Parts: sequence; C-alpha cells; structure tokens
Amino acid sequence: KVHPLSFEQRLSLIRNKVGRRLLEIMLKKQSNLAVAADVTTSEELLSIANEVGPQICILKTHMDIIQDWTESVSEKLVHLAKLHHFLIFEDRKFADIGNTVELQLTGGIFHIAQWADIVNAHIIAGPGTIQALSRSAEHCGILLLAQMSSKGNLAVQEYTQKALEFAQQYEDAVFGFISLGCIGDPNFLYFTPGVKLEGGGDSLGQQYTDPKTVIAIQGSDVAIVGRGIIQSSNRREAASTYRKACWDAYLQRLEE
Ligand code: 5FU
Repeated sequence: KVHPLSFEQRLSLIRNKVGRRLLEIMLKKQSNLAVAADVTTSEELLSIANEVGPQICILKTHMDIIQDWTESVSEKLVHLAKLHHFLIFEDRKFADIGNTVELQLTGGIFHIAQWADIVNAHIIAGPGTIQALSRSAEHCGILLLAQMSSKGNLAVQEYTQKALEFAQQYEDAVFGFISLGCIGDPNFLYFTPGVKLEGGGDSLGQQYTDPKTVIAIQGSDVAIVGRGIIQSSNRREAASTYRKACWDAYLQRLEE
C-alpha cells in the first residue's frame, strides 16, 4: 500500500491549493511535523505557536477548549503562522448535515473560516458535509477522517474505503486524510495523530505509535504530536527532536 513517491513528486498530484502550499512548506522547512496545541488558555496557545513554530508545518488547534477565546487570538495566531511559515488546522471534525456545518463554519463566536487553512470532517453524514465546507470556505483545504487512533473506534474497513471514495469525488477541496498511514492513493496526503516517541497510551483510549512506524512503515506523511511535545519541560527542544525523527522516517521510506 505504501507508495514510493517523494513530496516533490506529490506536488504535481495534489489538486487542492492548500495541499500544495503545505507540501512547499514541508519541503522548505524539512518538516512533516504537526503539533496539537491542546491547551486551555490563549496565552499558552500563542506561546506554544511561537516556541514550536520554526519546527512545524502545521499547528493544530481545538479552538473550543480555549477558555478566553476572542477574535484577537485568531489574529495573533495568523500573525505567528505567517512569521514562522506554518498552516493552521482547526480540528473541529465537522459531522452534521451541510446546512448546519455551514453555520458552524462561518457563524458562532469562532468564525473558523476566517483563520483556518485546514479543517476536517467526519463522513458519517454523507457528502453534504464536504459540499458545505468547500462552498463556505473555498480557501480552506479539507481532510476527511478515514481512521482514528483511539481504541474501539468504528472508522475501519468499508468506512475507511468510503472516506477514500468521498475524497476522490471532491478532489479539488479534499487533499488528505486523518488516518493511521497511507490508505492507498498518492494523490492525497496522510496525517496521523496518536504519535509519541515512547509509544504507549492514555487512560481514555488514546493509542500511541512512534514516528518511524507511522511514517516509514505505515506510510503516513505528517505526524501529529500533542502531549509528547506539549507536556515536555522544554517544548522547543522536544519539537526539534520530533521534527528530525519524523523527517528521518520520511527519508527512510524513500530509500526502501
Ligand atoms: F482524529 C483524531 C484521532 O483519531 N486521534 C487523535 O488523537 C484526532 N486526534 C487528535 O490529535 C486529538 O484531538 C488531539 O488533539 C491530538 C492528539 O493529541 P495527543 O496529546 O498526542 O494524544
């Protein structure tokens, strides 16, 4: 299943503009590391973005866990993204009918469409979810959840295949997947959460795999690392260690 193509070669295969911009950033920074900044204050979110910014291609947010969210938080985040050359991925996991998703994307207090480069969606409600996202956030690239990292999740086999089919139908908008590795089509990029150098898990079903397994063996393109970096006493250093481990794993995949 794991294809032999390099990120340079994938550039011409990705139809979505954000996907291509991401690949350019990855190649320039030699980074296929995304950091999940799962903290609850804007101060911490912004300080993480600043600390790990130089090492990452993506900062992944959960805006709805920030207790003091205001529009200025997103403005500052966008500023840091430009400064350090990373994209912002709001991990909202849209899952409702198209009409509701459109309102969630553009309305409320978060106005996700205004600041996120990448958003994602479950396929459980059918293609209307994807249609809504591509219509109301034309400049955003979309990832579909094809697999998950947590114990007992239902995104397996036919469900995963269905996600691939949906993506192929909306290739201008969808440029990749949340998955455990490559699920077969090099025209898409694969993003894997549940990554930690030490492996293991947490008390609520998270299952960790190390970067080398995820990228070199399972064929994922971008590793998403949360607590492995966020809970480290030196986040800057941890991000640098993870960036190197993930990029080395990518280079190793190319050699095989
Ligand atoms: F879709 C998924 C998934 O299958 N597993 C995940 O862990 C998303 N995640 C996200 O990745 C989750 O919401 C966290 O933001 C992040 C993993 O963080 P960790 O601290 O590395 O476990």
